[in-house]
Parts: sequence; structure tokens; C-alpha cells
Amino acid sequence: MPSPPSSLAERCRAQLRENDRGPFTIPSVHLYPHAWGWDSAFCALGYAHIDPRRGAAELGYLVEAQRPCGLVPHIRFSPGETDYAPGPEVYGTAGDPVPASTITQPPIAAIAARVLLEAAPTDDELRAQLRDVALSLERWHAHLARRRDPAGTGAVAIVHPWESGMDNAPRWDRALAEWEPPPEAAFARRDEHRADPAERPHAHQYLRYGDLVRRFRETRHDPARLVRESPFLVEDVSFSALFAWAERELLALRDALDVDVGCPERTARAVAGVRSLRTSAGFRDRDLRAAEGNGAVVEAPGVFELTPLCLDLDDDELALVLRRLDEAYDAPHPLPSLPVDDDRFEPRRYWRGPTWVNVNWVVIRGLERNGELARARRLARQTLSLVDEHGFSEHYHPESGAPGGAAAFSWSAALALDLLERPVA
Ligand code: 2M8
Repeated sequence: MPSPPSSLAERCRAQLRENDRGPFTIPSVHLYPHAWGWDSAFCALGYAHIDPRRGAAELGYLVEAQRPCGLVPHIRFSPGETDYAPGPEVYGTAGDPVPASTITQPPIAAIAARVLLEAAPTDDELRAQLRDVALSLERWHAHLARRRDPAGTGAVAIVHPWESGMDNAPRWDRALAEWEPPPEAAFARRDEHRADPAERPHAHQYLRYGDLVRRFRETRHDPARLVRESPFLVEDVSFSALFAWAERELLALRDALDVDVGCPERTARAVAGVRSLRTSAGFRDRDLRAAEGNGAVVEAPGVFELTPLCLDLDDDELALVLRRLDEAYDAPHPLPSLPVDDDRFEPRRYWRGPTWVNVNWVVIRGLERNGELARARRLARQTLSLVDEHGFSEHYHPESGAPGGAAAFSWSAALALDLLERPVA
């Protein structure tokens, strides 16, 4: 007798198990063989509904790679794994005790830690694990507040598009065009052998990604020099919004775990930083290296502009973000990463059009927080049917729903599981 079809929740659990490499979870066997910062934190949110201690271990593995300055790297490299570029030799960390990249990614870990704790609040072993993690997160958050706010606005400035997690989004096009890298900055790509080049960033973007990493290696990863010398320095709306949310969760962990982390003034500053990025068109990044003057607004829209929903918005702010959500990000399979009527919209190319489960998850939780329950439920339903019908893909065509990028992708499974297990109220 054929076995009955498994439920979506069972398939989510099985996908995470399949990508589980013991101490960490690979984003996908097809393209990403190491531990990535925000991917691991999203996976931990899924493990909250399978085995919270396993989720805490995922965060523990990530923060073990913390740099002396407090930065938690965006990649912790797996020893002996060479099928990804750039590897630790390009970052100049191959000889380190824990080879890792030297740039970061949106700090989701505190958000995941809070959900893990809520899953098993009286588990002493879990609490001990999370206490250790929280202390590392405190150093990371303090680093971001101190080192990544060169304009003193409270918004977080990133030094590389990879730090946003939305690598080739149009929002970075102008800033990347501001300087000409030498041809020797190129490194041999490995992604195009394993994925359709029509879904990946262009060579001119990779040349700049490589040039930034090369320059950072030359600064010997001094955090002050990184910010002073990087030709790319942009206050990032989504990074700043997620940081402000993570700050709130770190404060909650302080009370719940009785551990010395979090700082209300720092959290308030992070929130003010996001608010400072508001324009009449919507929330927009600010380029601190723009030729036309320090602090020029980056006019390019993108789904990142909805992420301030994870703050407690006032009525005007909420109305602005909801207007943008309804007007610009409607599609048969929302949310497109770029408005479909934008000239640069490419429905299959990575962060220039496809729908991403992690962004949907942030927007759903933000709508929920701001009392927009009907919208939150609708987007959760649409997101769950997308993964149910098309599998755990890295991203999806916003018009047809067709899967794109790497298959068997961890965060699509982990976050679908979270939406199933913690349904919108
Ligand atoms: C993508 O980024 C990496 C570089 O960090 C890459 O293209 O090789 C992004 O989608 C990023 O957000 C994600 O964390 C990473 C792994 O899934 O892949």
C-alpha cells in the first residue's frame, strides 16, 4: 500500500533534517556548503518546533565564529569544503582557529533565541545554552551600534551588499557604480557552474563584491578602517529594522534569562535610526559615499522597504508602509522583491524580482505586531501555498510561482514550519 502523502509540516521537518550537518545546517546542498549567519538563525526558528536545544546549538555554532571586535561573520566556513567562492583564503582568515568571513549579515539570532526560549521556557539546559548565546549577541549588537553608525543617526551602515543578505538588489546599483575596481579583484566564481547564470548576479557585480573583500583583507579587518576606507557604505533600511527588532528581543531575554544583556537607550537609538530613513516615497537607504553628497537618499525601492513593520509604527508610518505594500508589491505570488512595474524587475534573477520566504516571514510577523491581522493571515496563507505547491526553493517567480535558485532550501522549510506552528493570531 502506498504511504499517505506527508503533511507540509512533516516535509518541513524532513527538509531541515536532510540539511542538518550536526553542528550547523547548510542553506542548500546545491550552492551553499557552509553555515550562513541569517540562514542559521532562520533555521533555529524552525528547530524551535522540532528540538529547541538543537536550535540553540545552531546559534552557538554561529557565535563561536565571533571576531574579537564582536562582529558575528556572515559565513562560518566548513573545514575542507572548497566548493564555494570566495573561501577563507580570499578573506584572509584561512589560518584562523575558526575560518570565517569578516563581514556580517542582519542580526536575526536574538529574534530566534527568544522564540526558542518560548518553546521550552523551563528547560534548564536550553536556558544555559541561550544565556551563553545572549552574551555573544550582546557583544555583536554593541559592535553594530558603536562601529556601524558613522553618521550618528542610529541606522546601521553596511560595507558590502552581502551584509544586507539581498546581494544584487537594485538598491545597491548606484553605490556599486561609484568606483572602478581593478580587474585583478575578480575571483573564480563557483556559483555559475551549479546554478542557472540567468538567476545569479552579473560579473560586474561579482567584481565589486571581490574588490571589497580584497580591500577589507588589506585593512587587516580593523573595524574602524573598514568603515573609513570602504568605497561602499550605505545605511540599510532592512538591516537597521531587523537590528531594532533584535534589540527588543535581547532586552526581553535579559529579563527572561536574568543575564546582563541589552540596553534600552541603544534600542531606542536603533528605532530612531530606522525612523530617520523615512522619506515621502517610503523607507529608503542612505548612501554615505554618494558623489552628490554624504547621506544621499537611494531612490531605488524594493521589498526591504516593508521591513520597518517589525517596529511599533505610528499611524502615519503604518499607513505609508501599508500603502506601499498594497500598491507596489501585489503579485499572484507575493511578495516580489522589486515592484513588478520597475524597469529593473527581473522575475527570476535573485534579489531583483523573485519572491523570498524569509522576507515574507518578516513582513507577516511585522503585520501581526502592528495589528494588521487580516493582511498577515493572507500573506501567511499565500506563502504556505507557495512552498506546499512548489517545494522548498531558494526563491520563486512572483507571477507563475515557479521555483528558482537552489532547491531543498533550508529557510523556506524552517520558516514555513514556524508559520504553521505559530499561526498568525
Ligand atoms: C546569498 O548570498 C551568498 C553570499 O553571502 C551568495 O550569493 O553566495 C544571499 O541570498 C544571502 O542572503 C544568503 O544568506 C546566502 C545563503 O543562503 O546566499
